[in-house]
Amino acid sequence: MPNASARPKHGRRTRRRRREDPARNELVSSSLESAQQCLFNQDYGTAFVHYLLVLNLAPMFKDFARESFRFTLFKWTEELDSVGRIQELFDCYEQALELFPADEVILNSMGEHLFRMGFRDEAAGHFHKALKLRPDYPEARENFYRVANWLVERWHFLMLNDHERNRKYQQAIQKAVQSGCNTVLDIGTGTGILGMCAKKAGAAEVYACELSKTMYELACEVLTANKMDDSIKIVHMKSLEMEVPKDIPQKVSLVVTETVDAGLFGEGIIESLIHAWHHLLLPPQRGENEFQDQSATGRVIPAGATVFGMALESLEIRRHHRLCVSEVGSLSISAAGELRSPVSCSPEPDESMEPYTTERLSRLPGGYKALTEPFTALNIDFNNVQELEGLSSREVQRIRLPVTQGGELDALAVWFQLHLDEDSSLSTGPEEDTCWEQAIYPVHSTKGFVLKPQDELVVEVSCRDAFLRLCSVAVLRDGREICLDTLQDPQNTGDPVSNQTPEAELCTALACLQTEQNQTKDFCMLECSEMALLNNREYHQSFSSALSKLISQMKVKCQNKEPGVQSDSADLLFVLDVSEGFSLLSLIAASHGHVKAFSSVEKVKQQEVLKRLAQSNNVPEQHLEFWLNNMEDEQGMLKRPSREKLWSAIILDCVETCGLIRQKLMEKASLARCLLEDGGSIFPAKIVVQGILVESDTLLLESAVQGQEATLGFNIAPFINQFTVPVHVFLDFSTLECRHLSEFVELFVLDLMESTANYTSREVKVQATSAGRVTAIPFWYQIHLDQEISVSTLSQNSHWKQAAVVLQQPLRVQAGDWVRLAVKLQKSAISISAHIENPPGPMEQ
Ligand code: 44T
Repeated sequence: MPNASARPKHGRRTRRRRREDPARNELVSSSLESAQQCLFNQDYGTAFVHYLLVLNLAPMFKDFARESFRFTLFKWTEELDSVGRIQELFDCYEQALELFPADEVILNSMGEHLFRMGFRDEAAGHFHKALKLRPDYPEARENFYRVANWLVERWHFLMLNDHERNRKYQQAIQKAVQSGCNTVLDIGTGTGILGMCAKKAGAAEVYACELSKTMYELACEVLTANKMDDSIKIVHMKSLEMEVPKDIPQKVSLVVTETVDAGLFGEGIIESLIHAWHHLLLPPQRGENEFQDQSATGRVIPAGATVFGMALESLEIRRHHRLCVSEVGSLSISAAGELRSPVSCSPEPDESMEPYTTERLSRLPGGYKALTEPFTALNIDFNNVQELEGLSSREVQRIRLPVTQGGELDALAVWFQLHLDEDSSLSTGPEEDTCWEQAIYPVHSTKGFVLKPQDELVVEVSCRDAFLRLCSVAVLRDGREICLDTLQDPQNTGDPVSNQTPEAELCTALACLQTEQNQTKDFCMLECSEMALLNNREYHQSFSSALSKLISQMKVKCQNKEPGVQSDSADLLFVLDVSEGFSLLSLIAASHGHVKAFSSVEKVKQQEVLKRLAQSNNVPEQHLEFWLNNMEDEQGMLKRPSREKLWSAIILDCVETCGLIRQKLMEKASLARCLLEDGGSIFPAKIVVQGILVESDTLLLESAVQGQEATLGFNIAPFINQFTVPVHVFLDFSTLECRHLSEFVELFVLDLMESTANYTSREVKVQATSAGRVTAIPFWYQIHLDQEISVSTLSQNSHWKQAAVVLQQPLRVQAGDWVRLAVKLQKSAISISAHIENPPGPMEQ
């Protein structure tokens, strides 16, 4: 029954009926028929064109045809995707969204394509829109949560929650404006906070720019909510593209910015300020003339920075950046060749390399040992354009640092003091209680160089491509200089001081010169988590034992079937490893003999490492194959290698490094089960999700802007908090500041050998062991390879991090209370809500 009340009130008077047009009707109905026919014939491209015609001519069919239209769109774009016709793919989506601008399924699906093509920001925007349209749409929710971090990075929450930092910036801006800087540009405004401070301080004109689309839109919302949308002009662009008078009417007297990352220069502040000084700022104040009119000169907040460095020992950093083991799962891996993490400020900069990574040293698992005192690496004045311009051509600075404590040299850590003005500064140092992380420059080139207290470490500081580079180059010991570069330090085994005669040294140097090129060219790059995995003996040992058990069981079965038959190549067991990235498991399987293993390692260099290791471990060449190399001839993943033989074992990589279950894991498992021979197994067979109730303010600070109070008097929290996600990833539970409010509890079991469900929910009861506020439930996995053997993603040298569900509302508990957890697994996303079980009514208390 049509709903009479839904009819537009003024419909009859205002709307004129479109005149019937028989020819048009004819065209519409024949096109609709053709669309359906093409769809039936799986000619999706033509069907799509017909549907477009029909729906553009006759929008009243939209509701009726929506489902088939979507289906056609998805099928057709799948085809376009598979043949690389990407532009056409996106054209189709755009046409579809013109017809159905508020269709969350189309938006979500376009987001998935964008994500796969590497347009993460845009993808996240699409998932966000889809979710806003239908908040209970699980696919969009899962996708959004997985990418929200790219859209609005988590540090925005930390920064807005850092009251000290907010207050200092506000005071410095206020002082500058009051002293006469009355035209202000906020570069990289984020939520708009610094620009609003300038306006509130009384600046006559305030401009702001922001390069991220999402942040720009967010800042617009914030300005409107704070009634400053008329008084602050914000543009969506990179400051480097701004011009006077196109984007701002005249040059400004103050630039405020916090476009600095943990390594100070990573957000491009040097380039932005050089450009700003030439194009956007009034000329700088000359000399010490205090009476100069501040409104006629330009200056920058922050005024400058001092960068500090320190050498340190840290096992945690070491195991993520260099190979620390020589044997893994009974394989010798010394023949692997040079393996490197992508974090290196090597002399030959490379696109795929990052000069530094970041860590919060105060929360580094296992802690760290400072090997030197902190030293000043660099001073920079942001108000001096010549100095900014000269930075890249500054001579390499050699600094000699006395070693204060003996230990293995693993990294140089870097932090800085940001001088907002002459009176006030912010420090990002490891000892400070701030939201900042430190930049980490791992040392690769010294395979375990042990520094001694009397040594001096020689560090080179340079500034290439506007990136600060720090490199430990040598150690001065007993009046001699020991180079820390592997190229000059072959076969380094801990103590590189050689006892060679000068002639022998020359010969070695010559030999090194010969291998130098090969060495630099021939290294193989591994992600930090892949390196940590390779260094994880326990994990590989567990796999090796489980595989060896399975292999002997299968062999016995084989012999029982055909007793007396000599084993030959037909008896080979087939093992497929579909782990993502670099994995040694196929080779470990092959090394057990009677196994033909297939690896999914894709990168050629990594395949070469595996081949080299196969050879050095006497694994016959034909027993290790690369599955993806076969893909060109055979269609489809997980296909068995030959018709008559099924897989004995399929190794699935079930947990992502960030601590989440891999997407589509259950789909992969059910597919894998169909391909197993009788008695065969999936590794792992089962995953148990474990968790614990905790009270952690740190997790809250990283998840959302906290508290009811406005941020510096501005209304910001409700807007940025739209980007709060309930699951926090890349968590290190061992160093998380928190109080445990329960024992470990089993949250969920995923049986990869049985269950088909990819949507399940379960209720778990857990008793509080002490009173507090449950703010989060960190979780991790016990990965059961078989009935007896398991590995935990919580273990000390695991390459996995943990994740945590952060509750929307903290839950107060008393010791002894029972908490009821509703745990849901939707696709591969976990969600948990918590309630007190049967709270006693007021009468029972
Ligand atoms: N976070 C450090 C880095 N932008 C801060 O789009 C500290 C990391 C950190 N806009 C934990 C804690 C912390 N023109 O929205 C961004 C960015 C924008 C620009 C226009 C430009 N030239 C730029 C350059 C950057 O500026 C905003 C702030 S960048 C600050 C980075 C809390 N982990």
